[in-house]
Parts: sequence; C-alpha cells; structure tokens
Amino acid sequence: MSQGETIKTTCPRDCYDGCGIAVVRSEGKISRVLGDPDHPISRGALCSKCAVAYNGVWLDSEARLLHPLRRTGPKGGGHFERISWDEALVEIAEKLTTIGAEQGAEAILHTHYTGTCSWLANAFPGRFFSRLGATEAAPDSICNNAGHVAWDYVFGSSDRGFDPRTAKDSRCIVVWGANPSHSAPHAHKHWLKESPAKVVVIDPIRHETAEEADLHLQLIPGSDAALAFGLTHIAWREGRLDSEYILRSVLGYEEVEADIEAATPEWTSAKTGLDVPLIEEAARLYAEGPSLLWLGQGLQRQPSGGNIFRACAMLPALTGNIGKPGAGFYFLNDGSEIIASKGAAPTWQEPDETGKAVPSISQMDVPDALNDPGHFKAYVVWNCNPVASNPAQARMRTGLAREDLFTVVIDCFATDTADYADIVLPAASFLEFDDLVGSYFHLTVGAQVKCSEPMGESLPNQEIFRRLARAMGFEEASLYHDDASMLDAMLAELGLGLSFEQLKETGWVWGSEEPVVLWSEGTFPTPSGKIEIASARAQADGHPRTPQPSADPRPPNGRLRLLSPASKWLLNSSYGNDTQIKKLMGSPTVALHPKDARRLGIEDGQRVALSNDAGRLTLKAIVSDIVPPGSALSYKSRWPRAEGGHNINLLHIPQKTDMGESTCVHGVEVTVARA
Ligand SMILES: Nc1nc2c(c(=O)[nH]1)N[C@H]1C(S)=C(S)[C@@H](COP(=O)(O)OP(=O)(O)OC[C@H]3O[C@@H](n4cnc5c(=O)[nH]c(N)nc54)[C@H](O)[C@@H]3O)O[C@H]1N2
Ligand SMILES: Nc1nc2c(c(=O)[nH]1)N[C@H]1C(S)=C(S)[C@@H](COP(=O)(O)OP(=O)(O)OC[C@H]3O[C@@H](n4cnc5c(=O)[nH]c(N)nc54)[C@H](O)[C@@H]3O)O[C@H]1N2
Ligand code: SF4
Ligand SMILES: [Mo]
Repeated sequence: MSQGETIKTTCPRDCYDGCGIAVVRSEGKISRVLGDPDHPISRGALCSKCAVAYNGVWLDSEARLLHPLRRTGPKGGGHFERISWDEALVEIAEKLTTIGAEQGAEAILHTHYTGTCSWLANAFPGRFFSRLGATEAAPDSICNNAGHVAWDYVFGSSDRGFDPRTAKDSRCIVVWGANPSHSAPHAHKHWLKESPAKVVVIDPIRHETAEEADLHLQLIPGSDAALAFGLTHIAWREGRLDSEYILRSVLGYEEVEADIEAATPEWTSAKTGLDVPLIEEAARLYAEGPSLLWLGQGLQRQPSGGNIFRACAMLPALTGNIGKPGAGFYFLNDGSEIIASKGAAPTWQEPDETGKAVPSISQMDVPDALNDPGHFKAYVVWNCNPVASNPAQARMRTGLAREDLFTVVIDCFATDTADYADIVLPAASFLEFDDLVGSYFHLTVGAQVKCSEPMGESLPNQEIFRRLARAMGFEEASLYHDDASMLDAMLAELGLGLSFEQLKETGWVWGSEEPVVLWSEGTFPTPSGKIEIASARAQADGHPRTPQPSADPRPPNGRLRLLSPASKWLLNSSYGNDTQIKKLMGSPTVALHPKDARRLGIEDGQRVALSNDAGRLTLKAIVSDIVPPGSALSYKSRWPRAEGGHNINLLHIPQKTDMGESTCVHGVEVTVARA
C-alpha cells in the first residue's frame, strides 16, 4: 500500500443521496474519509453527520465490535466474554437446529433492515433465513410499507419514480412529507436549488427545505388526503385537468369526481388549517407543470398513510403530470430494476430454493410477540437496532429479557439491542469489503471498495452467513456463492458493460447517460393497465374502492400529535454512539407551538414530560412555530443508553397503518405537561 493513496468508494447508508466517497490511506491505514470531488451528488463533501462519524466512531477500534462474544451477566446488562468464531457458530447452529426440530423453524424470528444498503451485505443473508424457514419481521413495516401497498394499487409499482435529472425541465417540484435538509442533504443543497422550478413544500414542520421553498404549506398532520382533494378541486375548477390523459391512462375518475367537486378551497382550509390563497397558488403551480411530485416516507407514517398516498396520486394522474420531461411522481426508485429494465428479481435477491413461502409478521406485532413465551424461541437481529428503533420500547426490553429467548445480534457496534444478546457477532464495516451500492433517488451505481482489512475479527454479513450455513450443515450451492462472482454477475445483469474491477476505477456510473423519463408509454402494471384511482384490488382487500377526502380527527383532551422524523445528526440510530455527534446534537428536545406552550404554562428551555399509555419521557422544550398548533416535534433514534435508557420510541404505540400493517409513528399522541 502506497502513501497518501486515495480510494473511491460509495456510502451505503439508508439515504436518498448515495454519495461518492474518497478514502485517503497512508501507511496502509485509513487516515481520512472525505466526499469524492468527482461524484455528481456529493461533489466533494460528505453530509455533516458522515463527515464526523466516518472519521470518528467508524474508525475507532474501542467503539467497534471486534470479536464474537457470549453473554456472562443478566440480559440487558451488556456483560460478555470473548469467544472464538467456531465456538459462536457451533453454539448458534446447535440452538437453531434444536428449535427447528422441537418447535419448527417458524419459532425463529429474524429482523433486519438497512444498517447497510450495499447489495450483498443487505440481501445475501436472506438466502440463509429462507433455507432455514425462519419467520421474518416484515422489513418495510418499520418504515414505508403503507406507501408501497397504496401505490401498488394505484400504479402497479411503488419503486419506479422520476429520474431527478429530469428536474431541469420542471417548472414546479412538490416535496410532500419529506425533509431533504435532513434525509437527503445533497438533494437539498444542490438538486432543489439548481433546478429552475418553483419548490413547494407540504409539511407540518418548517424545516430548512420548507424555509427555503417558494411556498410552504404547513398543514395539520394527517390532513393530507383532504389537501390532495382540495388541490385537485382547484385544477378541476380552472379547467386544468388533462382529459386526454385521463381517458387514455386513468381508471375511475368518474368515481371520485363528486368528491373532488365537493372539496372546495374553504372546506380544504377548514380540514388542513391552510389559508385559501396559499392552497390556490400551490394548486395552480402544480397543475400548470411540468411538475415533479415527491412523496416522502414521513408522509405515509400516519394512521391513514395508505389513503393519503392514494389521494395524492390523483394529482399527477388527473393533471397528466406523468411521463414527459420534467413531470413525474416519486416515492422510491429501485435503481437496479430501472437500469436493468427487467422486472425480474435480480439474482442477488433471496432465491428460495426450498420453494417455501417465508412466514412474516409486522414489526408492529414484534414487541408483543417477543413477550409471548409460546411464540418465538430465537431472535436473530442483523443490520438493525430494534431497541432504539422499534415501537413500544419498554415492551421490547421485557421481551428481550426473557430467559428462554435465544438472541443473536450482528452489528458493527455494541448497541442497546446487543446488550440483550446471548451471542454477539462482529460485522465488518463498509470500508472493509467490496460490494455495490445504488441510491433510491438518483440512478447511480457505485462500487463499495475495500479500503482496509476488517477490524479485529469482524466479517461482512455475507461471510458470516456462509459460515453459519456451513455450521448448520446446509448444502445448497447458493448459500456459498462468493462475493467476487456475485458482484460481476450483478453488474452483468445491469447491462452496463463493466466488471467490478472496472467500476472500482471510476467509483460510480450513471445507470443511463441521459435522464430517464419513466412511464412515458402511458401504461401501468395494474390489472387494467391504467392508473387505478378506483381499485378493485384495494376493495377486495377490504379498503374503500377510491381514495377518501378525509383528515384525521384532531387529538382530543388537549393531547398533541408527536412527530419524530429523521434527525440531521443521525442516520436512524447509527452514529448515536459517536462522542462528537452527541456533542453536536445536545440534549434531546421537543418543539411546541407558542399557543400550546401558553396553554400548558410551558416556557422555552423548561423540562417537560411527554406521556401516553406506552410511557413517560422528559425532554427540554423549544417553543417555536416551526410546528403547527396541536403538534410536537422530537427527532428520532438517539441511543437509549445515552439518555438514561430511553429515546422517543418509549412513547411509540405500535398502531398499524390503514394499509400494509406498517408503522404510523407520526400519528402517536402524547399529553405534555411541565415536568
Ligand atoms: N420514532 C421513530 N422511530 C422510527 C422512525 C421514525 O420516523 N420515528 N423511523 C423508522 C424507520 S423509517 C426505520 S428505516 C427504522 C430504522 O431502524 P433500524 O433498522 O434499527 O436502523 P438503525 O438504527 O440505523 O440500525 C442499523 C444498525 O445496523 C448496523 N450496521 C451498519 N452496517 C452494518 C453491517 O454491515 N452489518 C450489520 N450486521 N450491521 C450493520 C448499525 O451499526 C446499526 O446499529 O427506524 C424506525 N423508527
Ligand atoms: N439524516 C438522516 N437521514 C435519513 C435518516 C435519518 O435517520 N437521518 N433516515 C433514513 C430513512 S430510514 C428514511 S425512511 C428516510 C426518511 O426521510 P423522509 O422521507 O424525509 O421522512 P421523515 O424524516 O420520516 O419525515 C419527513 C417529513 O414528513 C413530515 N410528516 C410527518 N407527518 C406528516 C403528515 O401527516 N403530513 C405531511 N405532509 N408531512 C408529514 C415530517 O414533518 C417530516 O418533516 O430518511 C433516510 N435518511
Ligand atoms: S448518509 Fe447520505 S448524505 Fe451522508 S454521505 Fe451517506 S449518502 Fe451522503
Ligand atoms: Mo426508513
């Protein structure tokens, strides 16, 4: 290894941006992790959190898990002894085999999400669990399944949005229930600012992106379906619906027409708390187009998140803002599928050789299920940190404390969840193995490149599960595929004409030279081939046939609606153990509107208690109209142990969304009082 060498790699976090990274190595060691100056998204700068944490806790051997560990003290206490890989694997294999023989492998629950989104490390372990026949905690139900299910009814797909590069042709961009200033910092800083379009933000919070937008519609949380009808009403009233597009590509307009006619600006204003002129201005900007509509993941984390998504889908469908330069809708992009234009599941995704359907349960049911001794006997956690991130934090802890539950945690760091493990396995970090990384926004493909040996005895997820498969005596060849051939096979499927070695040189490529205009053919993978505003499939699943012009009831008895979206300084709970990040975040706060603060006798800076049926948490109050009256804001995902054992998920009651059994964490209600 030469001195002062720079290696290009890609950030694999669960983040819209998918930044290129430049790793500087000297004397064979990583000395600095920086943004790649040649990458079109990062343009030489990491986001503020990664700039700190990738040079902090990720390189810190004191903070990283270095060896397999076995628990020596009570569950939750975090006392472990070092053991060898062989001991750890044999012990896990024996336990899982016994449970499989006695209770059936469905009694093994595994939970995973997007700790790393790099393709192999994220998907390859699925092969093991599929072979095992374990129950899966339905991954998207912790994050975005309501939106997926809803848009699948409407468009037949929820992961083919717009190519952000088409914004050069847009005159309006609507960001609805997303906060790019935190969750897509480079899109906030460059993409939104550089497009010629007017930016409209629809969000209860006046976050930085809202602050800098041309229009900010600061509506009451959960009133978005009413707003969608109201905006469509104005487009209809002003003759801006695209009847040709509706005729050709939309099913069920007649069935919502009366509801659209009834959704007058005055009605919409009463439901949403927005002023009529503002609603009218936004509607005109959008309908005139060409417009891009970005529905954020925060938007569908509401009790009626599915209905909201179906209602919002009327806007592009009825104004024809689809399939032409500068027009489109977006929730998520499966870049690999769009680039490969195949539709078939690519080889790296979980081939189920046993042919068995994998059983699953919603993440909303996990806290209760873990407390039921008759349900699961083992819990395998990888790529996630459920004590910090899941609902019903107190119930999660009592479930994990069960002596008869065998728990394995695989992570790079000793998280609050790892404290409960019987066996902890150390995962290598993204700086320590080769992989591929996409972005769920931009159509880029990046190489994740090994920049140093794995710290201690840590191993990449895929290698851990190859070894575990061997310890279990499994024989299927796909459980043992090696990384190098899978990486080349994945690139071959994308049809980019590059081997992994070649991609390493440039670091990243666009999935297509020119911006892709999706859905220009005007047909959709629904049963009718059209956009299904009215959906027989939704009806058959027990939902209304059409989206409803409704708004959630306001919280009763002076309670407030608690929003707990993405923090600027964390990536979910990742980085919550970085000393510098902790300093930058300061102590946890809750923002309250001045009207609510006055009513409750709370002053800025005072300690306040938030409580509901799930628990009670004290935080420092910030009195500010950054939130609308009736709402409270406290960012998610601090490490509980850094805050006396709890974070905001202590208050998260695991209610399910109207569709997809998913989280409605932004619908939690709390009583607030001076502490
Ligand atoms: N209150 C509230 N709670 C929420 C949300 C909210 O909006 N409000 N949002 C929800 C959402 S959207 C999500 S997606 C979930 C996310 O919640 P989680 O899925 O729990 O995400 P993280 O907390 O980041 O945990 C990821 C873990 O993976 C580890 N990791 C990183 N790389 C690797 C690797 O290569 N291998 C292994 N084995 N581990 C690795 C990290 O160290 C980290 O501990 O949280 C949900 N929780
Ligand atoms: N810095 C940072 N970046 C992240 C993450 C992180 O934790 N930190 N997490 C990653 C993950 S896993 C995800 S899923 C994404 C999520 O990123 P986003 O898609 O941006 O979603 P959220 O941060 O949950 O919430 C975004 C906005 O939704 C708004 N919102 C909540 N309820 C409503 C409502 O009823 N109506 C409307 N109109 N808006 C509402 C919130 O006020 C918030 O401003 O971010 C990813 N990127
Ligand atoms: S977390 Fe997102 S913004 Fe930060 S470096 Fe990674 S991809 Fe870029
Ligand atoms: Mo998420």
